[in-house]
Amino acid sequence: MFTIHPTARLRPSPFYQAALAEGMTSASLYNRMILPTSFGDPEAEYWRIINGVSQWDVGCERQVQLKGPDAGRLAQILSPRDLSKCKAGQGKYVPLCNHRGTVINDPIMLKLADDLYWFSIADSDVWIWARAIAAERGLDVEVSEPDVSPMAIQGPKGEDVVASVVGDWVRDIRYFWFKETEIEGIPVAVQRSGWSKQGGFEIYLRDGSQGTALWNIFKEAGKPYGIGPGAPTTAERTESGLVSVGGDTDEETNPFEIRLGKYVDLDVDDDVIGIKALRRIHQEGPKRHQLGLILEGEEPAPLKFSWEEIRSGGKTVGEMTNCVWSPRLKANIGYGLVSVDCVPGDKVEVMRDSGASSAKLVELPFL
Ligand code: THG
Repeated sequence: MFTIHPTARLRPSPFYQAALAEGMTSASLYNRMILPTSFGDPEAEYWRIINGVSQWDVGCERQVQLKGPDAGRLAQILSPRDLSKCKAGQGKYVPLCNHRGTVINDPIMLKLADDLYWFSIADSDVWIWARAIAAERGLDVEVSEPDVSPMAIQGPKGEDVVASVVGDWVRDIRYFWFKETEIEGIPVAVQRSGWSKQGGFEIYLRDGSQGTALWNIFKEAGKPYGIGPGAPTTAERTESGLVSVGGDTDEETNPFEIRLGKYVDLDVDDDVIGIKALRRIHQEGPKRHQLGLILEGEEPAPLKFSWEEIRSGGKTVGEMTNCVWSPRLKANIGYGLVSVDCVPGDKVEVMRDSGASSAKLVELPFL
C-alpha cells in the first residue's frame, strides 16, 4: 500500500472529497490529476455501467478554453475535423494532430458561442500547445483553463437519473449536444456524452467549490435507480471500441491507424495543423491499423506495463496496446496496432510474460 498526496501540481478534482467519502480504493493519474478507478468492487462497478447507472469523478478531463474573436479560427487550426457547421450548444469529437499528423489528443470540443469554445481534453497538455499556436499565428484569442469539471452519469438508467434532476428536456438532447443550466443554484452544462457506449450524460460543474454538493444531489436522485460510484473501465471501453489516446497510441500514430479517419476532413484549409501530412499519409495509405484481439485463456491476464509484441508466422507484425478481461465475452480482449497485412480472422501470437499466447484478430468494436 502507498499513498499519493494531492498537491498544487497533482490537482484533486472538485469531486475528490466525495470520491474519498464513497470509499475510493484505487486511482490513476490523468492530466496530472487523480482519476478514481475503483471503489472496491470492480465486478459490481462494471455491471452497474452495463445494466444500471454509475457516477464518475472525471474532473481530470480538463477544459481548455478559447475565448475571443479568433476562438473559432484557432479551434479549426488545432483540429483536422471540419468545424464550420458546428453550432453553439453542439459538441464534437475532434482529434488534434501535430505537424506530422500524429494524434496528440482527442478532446470533445464544446462550442458555447461563436467566440467561446472548450476542449475537454484527454491526457496531454493542450493549453501549452494552443497558446503557442495562437501566439505564433498572431491570433486574437485568450487560451485559459476555466473552472469547469465534468462528472459523468453513465449507463442505461443514466438518462432517468439526469432527467429526475434537471427535467425531462434532457431526453431530447442529441449526442454531444449540451445545455447550460443550474441545479439547485449550481451552474452546470449538461451534455449527452461520456467515455462508455452505455449511454448517459456528463455534468460540467462550473463552480469548483460545489463539487461535493453536486455529487450528493446525483447520489440522492440516483438511489431509486441503484446508482453507485464507478469509473471509466478498461473492460467496457475496450468491448465498445473506444480509443484511449496515450494508451493505444505512440509518438507515430496517425488518426487513420486508429479508426479516427472519419473525423479528418482532408479538404480543410492548408493552415490546419497536420493537414498536409495527413493528406500525404492518406494518399500513401496507412501502414498499421487497429484491430481487436481475442486471446486464448480462461483467466484474466491484463496488459503489463507496456505494449506487447504480436507475431505472425514468426515475424513481428505489431503490438498489443491494451488487454483486459471482458466479463461479457468471457475472454481476454485487447487492441492490436498491427501491419495492414494482418486482417480480421488471422491467428497471431502475443508474446506475453507467461509465454506466447494464441490470439485471433477481429473487427472492432467487439460489442
Ligand atoms: N468526456 C469528456 N471529456 C473527455 C472524454 C469524455 N476528454 C478525454 C477523453 N474522454 C476524450 N476522448 C474521447 C474518446 C471517445 C469519445 C469521447 C471522448 C466518444 N467516442 C464515440 C465513439 O468513438 O464511438 C463517439 C464519437 C462520434 O462518433 O462522434 O464518445 O468522455 N467530457
